[in-house]
Amino acid sequence: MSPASRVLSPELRNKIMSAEEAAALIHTGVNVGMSGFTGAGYPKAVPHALARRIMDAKLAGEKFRISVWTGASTAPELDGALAMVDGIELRLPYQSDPTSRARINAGDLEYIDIHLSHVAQHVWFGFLGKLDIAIIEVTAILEDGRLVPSSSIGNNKTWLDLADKVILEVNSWQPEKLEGIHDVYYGTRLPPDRVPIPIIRPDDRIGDIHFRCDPKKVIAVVETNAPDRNTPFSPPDDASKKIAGYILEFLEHEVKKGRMPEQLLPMQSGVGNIANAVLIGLVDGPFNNLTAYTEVIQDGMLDLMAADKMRIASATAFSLSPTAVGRLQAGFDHYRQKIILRTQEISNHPEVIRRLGCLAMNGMIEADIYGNVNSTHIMGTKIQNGIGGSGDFARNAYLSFFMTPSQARDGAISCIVPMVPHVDHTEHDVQILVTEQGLADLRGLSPKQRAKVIIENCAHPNFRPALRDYYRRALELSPGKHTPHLLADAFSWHENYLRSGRMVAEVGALRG
Ligand code: 0RQ
Repeated sequence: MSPASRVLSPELRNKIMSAEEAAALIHTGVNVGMSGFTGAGYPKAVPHALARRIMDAKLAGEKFRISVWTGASTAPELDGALAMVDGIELRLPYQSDPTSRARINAGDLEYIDIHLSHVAQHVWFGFLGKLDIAIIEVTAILEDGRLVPSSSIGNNKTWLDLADKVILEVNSWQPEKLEGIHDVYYGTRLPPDRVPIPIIRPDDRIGDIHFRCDPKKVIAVVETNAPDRNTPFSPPDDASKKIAGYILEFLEHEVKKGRMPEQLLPMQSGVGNIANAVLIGLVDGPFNNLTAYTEVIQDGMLDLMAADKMRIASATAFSLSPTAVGRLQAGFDHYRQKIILRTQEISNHPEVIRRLGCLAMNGMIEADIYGNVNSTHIMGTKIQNGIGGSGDFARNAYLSFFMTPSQARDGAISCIVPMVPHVDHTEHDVQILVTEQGLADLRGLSPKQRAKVIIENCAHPNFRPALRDYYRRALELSPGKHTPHLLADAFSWHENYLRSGRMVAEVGALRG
């Protein structure tokens, strides 16, 4: 043990070994539950060593593939490394890695895209089979064997509870001051014995600050010192700033109308630059004492906390750019009072989201003229990332916003379309659509009323005539006049792009 070792339990100290030795304990065909949520708190050494082992096995002509379950997306050292050697048979519940995305879209990797709040319970219910091994990054192991979680919690509690065997990575890069920031709820029960989740406000703490783990299940402890790897946010572009501006104006209007308190309601903010731009916009906005009940703590939330605009943020992970990590670590004593990290079945729990009245703000790929949203599939068949937690929040929020620039691929594609070719969020779960063209408030509108508002407020002027024409013809010729559609025309909207040759080139690049 090194003098600075954070493995204080004598029993677990005896199990310290190299990443290669730990990887040698993992066999082909197993289901592995790994820590990690958007580039934070994922194991950094064992998956990489496992990828090398898989490569060696393949060179020797042996088949070696595992199933990988996580909290959400991870980083190149995990998803990238294992996908690169074609070592993943099945992946769930969310990914955003370019290599695994390419493998999924080429049909070589099975992917199950699951609501993030469902994952833990589906494993507890036995829907996904047996969890053989958990590989979990922690900040430290205490003398009595309890574990200090690291920069994400995700599904780690469930993996530690249910896996037959556990491998722990103890990462001394993670600040020791993380201890105390977490809230690990041990009160979850299975139907029919469930009880209410006792969270009434985003700042309520209902659990332990440590994980429990039976030391007998631990087969290896690996010490690491490696940073989390999150991608930097680009500074908000014009479209993001406009989208943020419409949302802030709308929120002010809602407060004036008495439909929302002055400090707003707890915010959920999705992944990506637009969501972050909304948070940055709030720094100079009129609202104080803001709260967040969300999945990830982003750069913009740190800005709001630094400006004393945000009182508390509850999430399951940090998702910070490298510069924001520096700011967090430098000002940890200030930020730690304002941050709670929970298990993801609680950060995304429908019951709590509904009770708190969250404002859900998520990105999308496209929306149709009736308000159905596609968040996951490019041209209806190619997965981009996954539904993540957007459905947990959209279905149960006080208000559900979906945001996108009005056009994609340098203006070749409209993000407002007649009919989405893949539906993640139905018209029933979508209240507000926003593009840089404007905001469509769909509350209280019938499908036909929605179509007009979405086309006129959100579609790019270049595509408005074609959308108006589609809607006019559908209204005239559709057999049903409640949600008028011309099915062949609706699908040819995407087919035209596919036939243009661009998609063929993209798929070619993917396979190459
Ligand atoms: O393609 O990467 O080849 O250039 O789609 O588009 O504009 O970079 O999108 O980063 O804002 O993410 C919906 C994917 C938006 C994200 C999505 C092409 C575009 C580009 C990506 P290239 P952008 P963003 C909580 C919430 C689901 C999960 C979620 C997401 C690529 O927000 O994954 O909400 N959401 N989680 O060119 C064809 C269109 C297109 C299009 C974009 N209409 N047609 N291609 N693209 N629109 C967090 C968690 O759950 C962890």
